[in-house]
Formats: sequence, C-alpha cells, structure tokens
Amino acid sequence: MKRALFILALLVPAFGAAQYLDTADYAADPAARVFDGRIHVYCSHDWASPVTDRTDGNHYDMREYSHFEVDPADGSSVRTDAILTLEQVPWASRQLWACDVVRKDGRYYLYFPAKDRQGVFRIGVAVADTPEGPFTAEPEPIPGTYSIDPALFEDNGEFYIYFGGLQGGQLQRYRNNRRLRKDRLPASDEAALPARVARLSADMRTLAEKPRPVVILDDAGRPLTAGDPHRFFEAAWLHKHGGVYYFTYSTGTGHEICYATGDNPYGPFTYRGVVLTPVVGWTTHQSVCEHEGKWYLFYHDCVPSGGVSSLRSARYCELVHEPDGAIRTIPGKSR
Ligand code: FUB
Repeated sequence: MKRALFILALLVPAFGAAQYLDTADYAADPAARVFDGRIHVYCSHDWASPVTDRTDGNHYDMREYSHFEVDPADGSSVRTDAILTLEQVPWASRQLWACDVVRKDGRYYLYFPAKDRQGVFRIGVAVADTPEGPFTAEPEPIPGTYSIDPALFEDNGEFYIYFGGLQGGQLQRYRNNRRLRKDRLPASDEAALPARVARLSADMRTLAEKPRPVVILDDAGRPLTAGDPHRFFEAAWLHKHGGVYYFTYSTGTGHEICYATGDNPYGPFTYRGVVLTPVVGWTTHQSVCEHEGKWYLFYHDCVPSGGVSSLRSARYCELVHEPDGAIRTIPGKSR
C-alpha cells in the first residue's frame, strides 16, 4: 500500500540540514537510485521484532523491503511497504538486510542478502516491471555470492555487484571465495578484509566472474590494515564523479562513512577521508545519487526511535564534491 508523506515536507535538504523519509515508521539502509528523473529509495523495514538477541546482529530481524519515491524539491516521500517479503523468497530463512535495485532493459532487479536455512548469508535477486515492485524472487541465491550488503554499479553498459560485511555479515568466514570452517579475522597489522566485486552476466542473475577483492590503499600505496580505524566493514557503494570512481563504505566499529577513490570499478582505491561522522545508533549505512545537478547522501540514524539501534530512520542531505574532488565531511549528529 502506498502512503504519501507530505507531513514531512517541512525542510528542504540543503547542505547542513537533513530530511527524514518517514518518522512514523522505520526504514534503514537506504539505497537511492534515479529512474526517469525521479529518486527511488529502497530500504530495509526495521520493526519492533521480538528478537532481542544481539549476537551476530540477530536483532536486525527485517522481514520485508520498502520503497520510497522522494522529491527533494519539497521533501515529500511516497512510501510502499512489502515490495518483497521474506515469505516470498524460497531459499531464505531470516534477516533481509541492506538491498539495492538497478534497471536493465526496462526491468528492475533487486539484489538482497538473507540467511539461508543453514544460517549462512547469501545474496539473491528478485525482478519487477515497475520500480516499486512487487518483486519476484529467483528460486535460489546467486551462485558464488556470500555475506551481505549488495550494491550495484553500472559503467559502460556493464553492471558490477559489490558486497561484504564483517562480524554479523560473516565476511570473516571467507578467503579466496571459499568458506572457512570458522571465523578468521586478520591480526591488526595484517591487511584488512576487503569488500568484494564481480561483474554480472547479461542475465543479471549470475556472476560473470569470480568475486575480486576491493583493496583500499593508504597514501603510501599499502593496503589498509585490519587495525586501521578506516578499514572497510560493510555498506559498500560506488559512484562516479568527474571521471573518478568513489568507493564509500562504513567502518562499522568506527561508526564512520569513509571514502576512497580509484580510476576503475575494481580499484584499488586510495583512502581519502570521512563522508559522514558517527550518527545516533550503532550502524551507519549510505548511498549516493545525483539528481538534477545536485548530489545527495542517503543514510540512517536512530534519532526518531530515541536511540534504539535496531529501529532506524532513513534520511538525506546534499553531498558536496569540492573542486579538488574531495567530499565535504557531513556531521552525523546535531542536524
Ligand atoms: O540493516 C542490517 C545491517 O546493518 C546492514 O546490512 C548493514 O549495512 C547495517 O546497516
């Protein structure tokens, strides 16, 4: 069911002010896309789940995705819930975490993570004919995928899928695309565990190649170590501005959104700085889109829920690329 949220049209999001999509219900992990000149945002639907066990992020117990059509000119949003539900995914058992949607040849492809019946995070795809769904899930997860937080990027007619997340996201259970018997985190002076990227096949339902590591380098050209406060944790996202590829991501335990730049979709990327300082809440998760000549950062925080970490609200504000290509840091609190 669609709900128009005109009551929120009080603040137009300019730099320094951020607009919530909906303060009456929760929505997290916003993935913003522009189709036919309109901003479409895909969110996990946080709710007051009875699951309170925080082990491995079990309390992030989402069962469906929500869609928003957002108009930054007046701050309004139209919300549609249940565009894909857990019950509609044949292979999934729980936890519909952060998703993303792209369009190809007039069809919309929603990529999403969920735990399978063995409790292992896999990435699936669901297809629709309109941006707000309803989406129909493929019967099995995408072969060769693992962990969480799929994010797509289109470049020169090819689509790339980025994914991966530490701790509850299970990325520490994999090396060279193979599953280990148990978690293995690198020592703090070893190279950090990277996100993964793979080109998609033309069918949008399979990988065209084995996932590759998304390496983030320091100024001296060395991979960031596992002990570096700016190492990758989750929430990979790629955008291109001025011919430069920007890889943004969450540092998880550091609660920042950071960015690194490169000259192609695979990287390596060189660490550049902080996009968003910590928000209210444990998780932080972003997407970036361009609309009518302005760039926007979509993210979430827990201000409307009074700081309950599993009840998050999506919001957005303008993002500025400085003339030298640096991203102007956005304060996550007091806005
Ligand atoms: O929403 C569940 C998880 O929390 C997401 O997949 C992560 O990126 C973090 O936001």
